[in-house]
Amino acid sequence: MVRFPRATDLGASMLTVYSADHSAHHPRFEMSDGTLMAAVEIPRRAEIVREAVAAAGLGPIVAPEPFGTAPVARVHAADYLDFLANVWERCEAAGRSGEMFPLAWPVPGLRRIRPNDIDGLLGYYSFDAGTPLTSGTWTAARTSADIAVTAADRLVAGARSAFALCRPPGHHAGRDLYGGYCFLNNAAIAAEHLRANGAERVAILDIDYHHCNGTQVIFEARADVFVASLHADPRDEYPYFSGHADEVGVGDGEGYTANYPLPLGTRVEAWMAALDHALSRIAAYAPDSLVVSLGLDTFERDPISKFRLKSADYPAIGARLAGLGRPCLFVMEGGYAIEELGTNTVGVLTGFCSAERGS
Ligand code: OKP
Ligand code: ZN
Repeated sequence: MVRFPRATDLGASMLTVYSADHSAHHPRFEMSDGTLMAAVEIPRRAEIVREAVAAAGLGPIVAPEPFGTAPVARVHAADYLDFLANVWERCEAAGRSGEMFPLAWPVPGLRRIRPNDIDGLLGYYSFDAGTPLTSGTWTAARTSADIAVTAADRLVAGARSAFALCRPPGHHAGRDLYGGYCFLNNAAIAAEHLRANGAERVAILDIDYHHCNGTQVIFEARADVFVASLHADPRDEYPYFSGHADEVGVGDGEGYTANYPLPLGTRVEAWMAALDHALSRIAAYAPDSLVVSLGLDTFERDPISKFRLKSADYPAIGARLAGLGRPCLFVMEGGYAIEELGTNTVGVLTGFCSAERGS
């Protein structure tokens, strides 16, 4: 058991934005290993993080404000938002219940023409079969996005940091695609909110174990949002088709995407070396603020991941992030070792706060 200082000892404190709405999305199963397995992206994840934030005295925990459709619509296509808002009604009309999964996709060679049928629509708006869609998915995803915008708005108001306790996560979601347990790209929505409210340049640093294919594709052609990601090599790990080192941005965005694919089994020394390189790129970019897509599935005992970071490593990561000296928005992504998820998440956040006070 690793112990972390209480915020009273930290000096700096950090606001957390949380809502119980996440529990509306409570899948029992996911498609994995060729069968229906117990889902890992479950409500307990957000609850254990909330409990750890409270126990550490990180700072106040507040509810999200309703920001309406505008911030979400900056990132996602109108027809996709319409689909997500109405999909469950369509499923019920078709006599479906529980979890829904797509089965066919308009991959290259097939035609991307929007079908009418519910199973066709699921494939049209997704890129994997591993993401359960349920009756409460839209409610939870919509509130998760409001959490990200509410926390981003604190940075707009001058805060040095904030923690968006988002669930479901967002970094795999594209402009009009869901997948990887993600429906709305919370980090991208937050970054666009910062851009729309005075930030000229925003950097997104994704430290989840999996590549942020959604965040990358949303910003890859732009120079005003720099996206850097540390992740398991896509040759060996989900999402398989995105996150190679030669993906450096497209057109006007060339040079504003940085990928650090790392081998399975990566330990903290090699991981930290990649982090330092990513942070030097971000420092050179000189962003007005930093959005950290905070996944804790780099942990050695994560049930679906294969890096070897330990609980004691996470405060040092927070300290390195503080070393950038920019306002920092933490957006919750993955992490499935439920028992340690609160400790590890709060480890990063308290590490950041302690270093902020020291600087
Ligand atoms: C979401 B996030 C394991 C299947 C894994 C998808 C993983 C999504 C991770 N048998 N399927 O980046 O933590
Ligand atoms: Zn992940």
